[in-house]
Amino acid sequence: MTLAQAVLAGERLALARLLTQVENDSDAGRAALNELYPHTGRAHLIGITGAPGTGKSSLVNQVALHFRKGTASRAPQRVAVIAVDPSSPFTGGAVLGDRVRMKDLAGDQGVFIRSMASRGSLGGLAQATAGMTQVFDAAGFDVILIETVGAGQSEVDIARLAHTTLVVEAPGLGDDIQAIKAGILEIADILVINKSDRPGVENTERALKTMLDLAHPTQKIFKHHGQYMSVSVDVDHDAALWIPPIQRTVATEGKGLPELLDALEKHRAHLKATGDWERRERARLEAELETLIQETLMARFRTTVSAAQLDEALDKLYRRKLSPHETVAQLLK
Ligand SMILES: Nc1nc2c(ncn2[C@@H]2O[C@H](COP(=O)(O)OP(=O)(O)OP(=O)(O)O)[C@@H](O)[C@H]2O)c(=O)[nH]1
Ligand SMILES: [Mg+2]
Repeated sequence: MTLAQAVLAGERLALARLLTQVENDSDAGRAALNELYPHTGRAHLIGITGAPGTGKSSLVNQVALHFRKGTASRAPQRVAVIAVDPSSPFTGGAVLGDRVRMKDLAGDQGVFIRSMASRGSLGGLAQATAGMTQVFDAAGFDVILIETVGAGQSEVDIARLAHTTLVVEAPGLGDDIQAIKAGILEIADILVINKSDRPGVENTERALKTMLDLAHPTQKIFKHHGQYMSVSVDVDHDAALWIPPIQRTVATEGKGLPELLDALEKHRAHLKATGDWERRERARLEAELETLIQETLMARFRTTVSAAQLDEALDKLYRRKLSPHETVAQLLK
């Protein structure tokens, strides 16, 4: 039995081993991903991002618990968690913290948690994360939660993997709009104000609403006989429009979690109903394909052109004997 077959058969040890292979981008890992690929495409990928300490891990823990429980209208789901921690690769403190906090889920066969510390390039991190989601997807996990610390491009790249992205805020981080990264807001499908047991929730919510309104106006302002008038845009009747809802939670107490799960389900249904699910998947696959083609062509180029040839070309380029375009044409000939 191949490693991929063992994963499809539901063997957890094989799953853990394959995740390591994929994280290291080994040949065996790639071969297994090829084998598993036809079995992917079912899972709901949910990204959770936000500033450090806003309570993402606590929230992931709770979201996982609630998906496991199921409701009258929703069967219990199998849940995988990938905690991406691009911070210090030395201490691993946050990773350890995540494990401890997620102990509520320990022993549940329907849950698999994997922490990943940064190795190599940030691009590599996104690629490894993509591979890991494929493994979980093929292994039959219905929901895959991906936690990243919202700090930069790598997190945005990882968020692009997800069907639904939660952006987590907390009161008191500086309640002005400046504190809320516009780039992060752009990727939000659902805004969560966690730690809503803390003072300042109203300010945070107001700031978020203002930001949202700028991005998705719910009031149209127009001039009528020289006077400014405003009308409400009927968002409920524009099914194609998704306005990110703002959900308040207290992750440490599980407050607001049923509502958050409803919002997640609603967003999934919205994506499916509008065709956005397919559009997002296609856009993501296209980006993945482009990256792979670039990498493959570059690798091929390096095997056909020697270092000496490249050096010679660079020399001509430097001495203005050839232009960059002419150099490329010559090298590729
Ligand atoms: N009062 C309060 N504290 C919370 C809440 N959610 C989380 N915390 C606490 O906030 C701290 C940080 O929580 P984490 O879940 O580790 O936050 P995080 O965003 O995952 O942190 P990093 O991964 O390090 O960025 C912990 O001490 C939690 O117990 C909440 O809703 N209310
Ligand atoms: Mg965390």
